[in-house]
Amino acid sequence: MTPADTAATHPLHATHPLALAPVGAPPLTVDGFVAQFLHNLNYDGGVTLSASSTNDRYLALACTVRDYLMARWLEDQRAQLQHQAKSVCYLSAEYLLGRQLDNDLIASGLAEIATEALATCGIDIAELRGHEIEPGLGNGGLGRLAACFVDSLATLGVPSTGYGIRYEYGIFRQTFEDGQQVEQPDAWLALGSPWEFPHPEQAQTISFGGATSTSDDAGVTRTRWTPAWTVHAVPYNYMVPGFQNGRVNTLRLWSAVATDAFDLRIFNAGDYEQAVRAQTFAENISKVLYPEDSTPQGKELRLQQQYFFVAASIADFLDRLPADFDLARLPDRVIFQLNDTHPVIAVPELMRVLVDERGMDWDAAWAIAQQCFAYTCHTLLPEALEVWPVELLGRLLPRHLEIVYRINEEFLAAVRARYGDDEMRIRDMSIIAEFPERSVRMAYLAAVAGSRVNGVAELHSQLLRERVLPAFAEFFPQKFTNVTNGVTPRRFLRLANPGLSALLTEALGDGWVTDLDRLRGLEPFAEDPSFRAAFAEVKAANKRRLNDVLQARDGMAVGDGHLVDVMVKRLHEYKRQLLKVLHVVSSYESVVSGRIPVSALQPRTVLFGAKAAPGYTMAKRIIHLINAVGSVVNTDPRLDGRLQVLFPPNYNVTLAESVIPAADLSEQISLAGKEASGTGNMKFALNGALTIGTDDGANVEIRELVGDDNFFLFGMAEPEVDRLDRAGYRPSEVYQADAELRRAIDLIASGALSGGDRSVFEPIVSNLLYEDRFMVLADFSAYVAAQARVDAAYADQDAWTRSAILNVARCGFFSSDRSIRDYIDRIWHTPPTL
Ligand code: 26W
Repeated sequence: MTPADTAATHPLHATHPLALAPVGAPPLTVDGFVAQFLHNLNYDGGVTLSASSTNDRYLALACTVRDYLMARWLEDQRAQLQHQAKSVCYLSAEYLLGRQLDNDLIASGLAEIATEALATCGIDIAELRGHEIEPGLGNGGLGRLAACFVDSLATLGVPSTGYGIRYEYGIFRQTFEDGQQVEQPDAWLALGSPWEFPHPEQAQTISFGGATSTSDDAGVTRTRWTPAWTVHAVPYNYMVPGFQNGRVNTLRLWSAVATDAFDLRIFNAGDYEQAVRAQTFAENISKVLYPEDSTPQGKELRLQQQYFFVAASIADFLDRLPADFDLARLPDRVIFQLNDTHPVIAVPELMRVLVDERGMDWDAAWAIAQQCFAYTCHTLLPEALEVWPVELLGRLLPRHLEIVYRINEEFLAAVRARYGDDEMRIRDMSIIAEFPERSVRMAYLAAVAGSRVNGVAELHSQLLRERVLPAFAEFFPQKFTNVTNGVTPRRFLRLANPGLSALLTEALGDGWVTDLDRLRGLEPFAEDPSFRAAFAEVKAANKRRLNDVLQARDGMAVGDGHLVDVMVKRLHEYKRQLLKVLHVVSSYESVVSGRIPVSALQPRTVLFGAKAAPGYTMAKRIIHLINAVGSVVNTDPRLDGRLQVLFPPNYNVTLAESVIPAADLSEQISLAGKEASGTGNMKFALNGALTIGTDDGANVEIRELVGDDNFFLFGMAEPEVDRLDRAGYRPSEVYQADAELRRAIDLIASGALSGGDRSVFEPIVSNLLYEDRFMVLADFSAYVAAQARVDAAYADQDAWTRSAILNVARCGFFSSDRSIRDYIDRIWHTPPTL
């Protein structure tokens, strides 16, 4: 008996006063909080305060915060159902959420009350804060951006749902053994997950394999898909609270559960393993996140994951429409934002549902589908664009392959109509690639089906039009647009940097948290010596706090009075961690060779944070090299402690929250034309670090806003890179011509960093000398020169602080709220309800 079909008088009916009655939130008082906390501890946790463990107390606290947010959440869900406003469905295979407790305490405005309430129970909230295991359901930039976006969607009050996968194991835990990365499984759910609400009753059944058959139904060919196997997708709802606006959106993550528990017949026949095989096979789908963030492995399980969450999400959204909803009006009700190519299988899935299940004719369905999707590309690396072999797609999703073929056929007919029989162009634009293996090019499918295609920074969107999808930009010029990335100021300023937040609120009022453009008001304060002093003290305090964290976590510490030089991001050759390593080795070599006195060195701590995809051998070698450099430099008395390299393992959102506020220098040194945007660059600038960087991704927009005087630019711009590439780049000639570079490389090649064993880092050295795809050597001398400018600038602390303040003041543009507003204006056309 559902609310819909019971009489309006029945309490279960959606309009019955009881159903409408807002759920009362616990009293917003310290006593009220204590009562709720103890209630949860005793009745949910089943323990008394005195007998409780840290985990019991943490779970009870989490439940209590949930209770305060519940009324808003239920009200929001009811309103979204009732209002029938156009909503955004953000489809992402990754969400790098970070810890929830602090974020929800700040969003609900409960932080002070909770701290005091727990103190009255003799509990230090910091202890419980540190107990939370962050949900690492993402690899890096793309996953974190999705998390920032759902935060901004809730804070702007946009009717929206984030859809994704509830991986049982997130991104691996990184440890180092002898300086080498070792991956450990991330059992993030082991101690319970208080922030999720499972709804098995809303499970969707997802089909795989099998075959299709057609039948003639009153002159209309109908296609039936008979799958070989199915799995249940069970939704787990997560709260996404807006910042102190009474709004709570939903993040719905799907978990795979076998349709039939296990085969009792086979079990009783004694083949226990076989009996549960189907079950484990099915539940493998949401078992673990693929740890790659650039080169797809093309694994079948990955495609299963993508179809699994996409099909469940589309079915879930259509289920929430009124039974009599006219699907022709679907574009007025929803926009599915495709977070890179990973969810693009959604296109043939919606076509399958509209045509095969809802009986719509192809053309009508296609007209609808084209208005319901938009695609964001997050990369410039050709190898990162996913292609699925038709063999695999046809086997796993036979109906979807048929639909892709038909979409392609009609698209190529349109191409022919415009350009005539230009076979080269047809072959180049076909969604189906013939070589090296017949495959579906998912980015092409997204460009054909999507109403919009956007890059994530101005330069990226330009290169997308000119280099990655030029034929499509010419064919669909109106589709291509840009939305420069952003980061949420709630987590990456208000939560991560309470010292700076207090200073900003004192100077500007607290409106900046939801209106980051107000940071502009900080400009005049850069000229105020007392404000500069306060600002510098905040940075110093953040360095002390980082040291406490690093000491407890890894037995490390930033050098006292050191320039804190930070490079934290995934390990990838295009991001050029190797350039940073060569700079360190060059500084080290110049001192131990006696070329410069150690006193000439600006005391500096270089802090790395980086995970490498387990299968990415060169990346893992570079990690080994960084640790090897660290162990030599950090222990060489000739450096007098003026240069050190720290590489805390397992860089994640939680560590970022301590590292970023403490940084002086932000390393954004990718080869121009390779980093789509970057978002770490934005977080550092907003936390008062100066950037040393190339004109790549969003660095360009950061430099334009903060001004050349407040940014250490170096290296080739993208057109120069392109020219050098075309002209033929010979790195060994650069090596020959640059003595400083040669000495640094020779030191690495000598084995001095690897116990005399030259073979350890030989592959890195020979790659640099004879390939160097990302032109590390070509940009080395400009980089070293820029670092010398950094040293000189840092010597004048007051000028440095002034420049840091101007970076903060001029980076309000990089709020993810602004990004979401751009998506609304340029792509979604959904009205913010707030
Ligand atoms: C299939 C393997 C795979 C997995 C993830 C390929 C590519 C990806 C992501 C697109 C990689 C990624 O995280 N890209 C980053 O996205 C950020 C958010 O837009 C950008 O800021 C970064 O520049 C971009 O590298």
